[in-house]
Amino acid sequence: ADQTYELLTVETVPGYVAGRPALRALLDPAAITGVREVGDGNLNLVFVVEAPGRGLVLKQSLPYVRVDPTWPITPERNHHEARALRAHGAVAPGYVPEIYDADPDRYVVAIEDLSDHRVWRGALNEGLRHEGVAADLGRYVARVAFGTSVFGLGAKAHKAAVAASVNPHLCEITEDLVFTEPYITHEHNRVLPGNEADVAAYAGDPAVRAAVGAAKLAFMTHAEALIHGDLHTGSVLVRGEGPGTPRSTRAFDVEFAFYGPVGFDIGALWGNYLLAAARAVVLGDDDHAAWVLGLAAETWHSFREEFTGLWPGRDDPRVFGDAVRDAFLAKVYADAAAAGAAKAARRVIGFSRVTDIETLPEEPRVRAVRGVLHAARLLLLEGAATGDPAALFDRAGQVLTD
Ligand code: SR1
Ligand code: MG
Repeated sequence: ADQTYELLTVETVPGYVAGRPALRALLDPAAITGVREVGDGNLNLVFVVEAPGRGLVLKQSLPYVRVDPTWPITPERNHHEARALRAHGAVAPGYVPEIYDADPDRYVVAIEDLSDHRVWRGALNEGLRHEGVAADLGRYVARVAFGTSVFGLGAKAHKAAVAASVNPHLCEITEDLVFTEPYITHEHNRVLPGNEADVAAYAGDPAVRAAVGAAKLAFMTHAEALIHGDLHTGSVLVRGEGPGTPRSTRAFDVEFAFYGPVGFDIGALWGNYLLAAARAVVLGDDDHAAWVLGLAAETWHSFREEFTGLWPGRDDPRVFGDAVRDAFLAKVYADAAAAGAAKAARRVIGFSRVTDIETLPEEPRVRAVRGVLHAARLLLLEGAATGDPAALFDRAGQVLTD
């Protein structure tokens, strides 16, 4: 891919900070005590800049996929990240990292250093319980769902925001990797011999394919709110409550943000709860699996409660009565079930795997993948009708072990 801007290195970061007025005002470049590159995702360079008092993090978009440099990907996603961080920070303060600076020429955002947090996926993999995080995330999604929607913004501002947030390249990645490739023969797919029949049964089922197609159409056309767009458990930083330290939950990596269906964000969480539970099941940790599956209802109920609490402040109550709210919530729920299924299934069939599953030895991994596909099928085909998330994920827990 063409490389037309200078990439940061550990050595050049202090000079970069010195050249950015907004960053110089935050910390003295001469006082920087260390720079570490910590990016471990698929796409970006991430530097932690350490300094006495307050450090910061620089995230620079590469013009190609980090884990496959032959695959070009627009660095413009950095602008979407900056826009979404600001928009989400305004309506959901405390749920995303603070943004200090955005450099449109070198595709860098500077954000708050959250080194005292850890990535939630890793904690879940270790069987740790961060109580309250799932509910925090429901509130985050609700505040964004309301605040960036027609209900929160009104008609004109919503249309302007939709236009400014069109993110076609990153949406195309999701359309391909989540909603298409796992259901066709594709070079990105990787299936263990022990799972070939499971994948064929799941992806070849006409009812599954119809439901995934409908979910893809919703993803492509339902411009409800400026959703996160990639809200898996690896996009969440958590800090547990301790003496003198309050709990903190932050959604990060918002480069996939665009105007889409709110249920896609709830579904991303639900799908990743399934993956975490599947891991716990095959490792014999039934208590952790049950706790993780219970998070789906926690996220949903806090989402619904927060959204309902914001509802009296909506734009245009003349026609947006409570029946509209209830229909909207029912749609979010149905979209979440379908998106959750698609998000879980893509992680065990297609490109971009997750440590929940990939770090398992082969025999339990085969069982975990089988369970995930059974649960995904359940969510796709019966999720919308099972309007109670506790009941739905209770049944998902049963089919995880089939
Ligand atoms: C090529 S990008 C692969 C995946 O990484 C991101 O986290 C998204 O989930 C995307 O689908
Ligand atoms: Mg990401």
